Amino acid sequence: MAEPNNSLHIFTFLLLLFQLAFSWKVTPPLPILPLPSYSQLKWQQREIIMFLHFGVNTFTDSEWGTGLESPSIFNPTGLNANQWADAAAQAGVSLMILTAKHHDGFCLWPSKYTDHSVIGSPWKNGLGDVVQEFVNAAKARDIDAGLYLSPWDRHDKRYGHVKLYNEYYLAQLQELLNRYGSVREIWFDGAKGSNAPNMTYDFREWFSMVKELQSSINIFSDAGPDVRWVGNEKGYAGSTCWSTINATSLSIGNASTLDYLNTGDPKGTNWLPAECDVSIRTGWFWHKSQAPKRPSELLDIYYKSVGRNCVLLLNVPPNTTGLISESDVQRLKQFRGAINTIFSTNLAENCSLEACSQRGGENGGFGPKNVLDDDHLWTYWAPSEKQKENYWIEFKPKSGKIKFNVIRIQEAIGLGQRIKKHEIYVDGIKVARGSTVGYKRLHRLEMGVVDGFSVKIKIVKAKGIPLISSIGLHFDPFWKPKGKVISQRVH
Ligand code: FUL
Repeated sequence: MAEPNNSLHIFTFLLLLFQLAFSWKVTPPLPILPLPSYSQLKWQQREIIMFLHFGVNTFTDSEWGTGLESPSIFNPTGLNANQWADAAAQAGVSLMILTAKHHDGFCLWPSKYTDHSVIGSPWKNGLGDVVQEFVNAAKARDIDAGLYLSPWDRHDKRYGHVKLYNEYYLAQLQELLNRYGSVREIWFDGAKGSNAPNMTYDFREWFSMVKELQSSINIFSDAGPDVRWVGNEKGYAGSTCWSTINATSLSIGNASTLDYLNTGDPKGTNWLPAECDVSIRTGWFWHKSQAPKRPSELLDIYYKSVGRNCVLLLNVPPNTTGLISESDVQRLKQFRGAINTIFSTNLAENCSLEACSQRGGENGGFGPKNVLDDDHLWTYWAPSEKQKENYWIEFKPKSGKIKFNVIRIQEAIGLGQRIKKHEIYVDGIKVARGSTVGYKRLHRLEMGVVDGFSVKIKIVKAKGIPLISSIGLHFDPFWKPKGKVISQRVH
């Protein structure tokens, strides 16, 4: 009888014969679980989502309303949701999320279940509906709509009465998710004041109802089930950030898991990617005294959110007129302009490519060239399965030296997040290193601009063979590292 090793060789040989005889095409490798859902994949590709905090707080210059505000103070005489959607479109945003109800309980739509809403406002003589105007404007520009409905409600007397309030909340969910067409993300905020009445939310019923009414929606909360909080409101993910995590270790409103949320878990059995929420200004609501963040701050946030395998949820609050302030519109434009300047040119395109190995050999369809096409999910470089370690891919400029200060690496996450450790070398000298990659990992080089004849990316550790869907070498003209020392490299 043949040794097991020999039988394996015979099997591989027969497989090759079959492949030749029947001209079988080389298939994609098996996935590594957990995998994203269809809606999670779509969400990840958005990269930037716009948040709009708007309500009575806009008119009282506060962040958390008391719930005692009169609806009569809500009067955005120049409200124009088309202007919001234009700002979003110019910023390259494909989803906008509006606070339909914040903690103060005031509803931006005429809810049947309360009079604490736009019905009681002078705006459009109580006949207005901000949610409707918001979804109409978004739709007209092919932008998707999302809604925030605060669980904590400081106005409604049912809050604290478990059955009554859960019924009220569910009733409002049904209104919002039945009336306004497709909603792509719903935000369940875990925030609650320390002196608020005790209240148990029936999250299981809420989430089931949401999925029943909107099948392609993503539910955000501290603990998912589709999108998790990143654990802070600065817009920063951990420099290691896995989309995988153990959802059973999470709960909504639990401050003890902030670090876990920030980094995720390589051993996690749930696909639950993180969203990085931050405001363009200091506060979430508009305040006359505040100004938008500088372009360099926004770029820093971009590198630490999108560049760390997350989606950035950037809040841009409408003002008392009902418009996004001109300063914020301009800032968004600058931000998008900067991103385009940096990433629209991929210097790696002028390089020849080589890799340690490739699945199915030369004609298998999994060669290194796949990292330079426009598909950042389903075409990828895959090393041969025979290779168990020392994976690498190398770029050499066709002439002269290549000069860059940003490296972009993207995994084919449709088949699971795999990379655990990677390193980047220029002419044999290490210039950057990192842990996991995920949908997108950006390294903005601490040492500033580097140049050389070869750039090698080594995958030092991975769960199975790494699958790389895209790589970019870019030049960021805005990056001025502090204490820049060009010759210094990472050891
Ligand atoms: C927090 C809230 O308390 C803030 O007001 C804001 O809505 C932010 C996005 O979430 O938890």
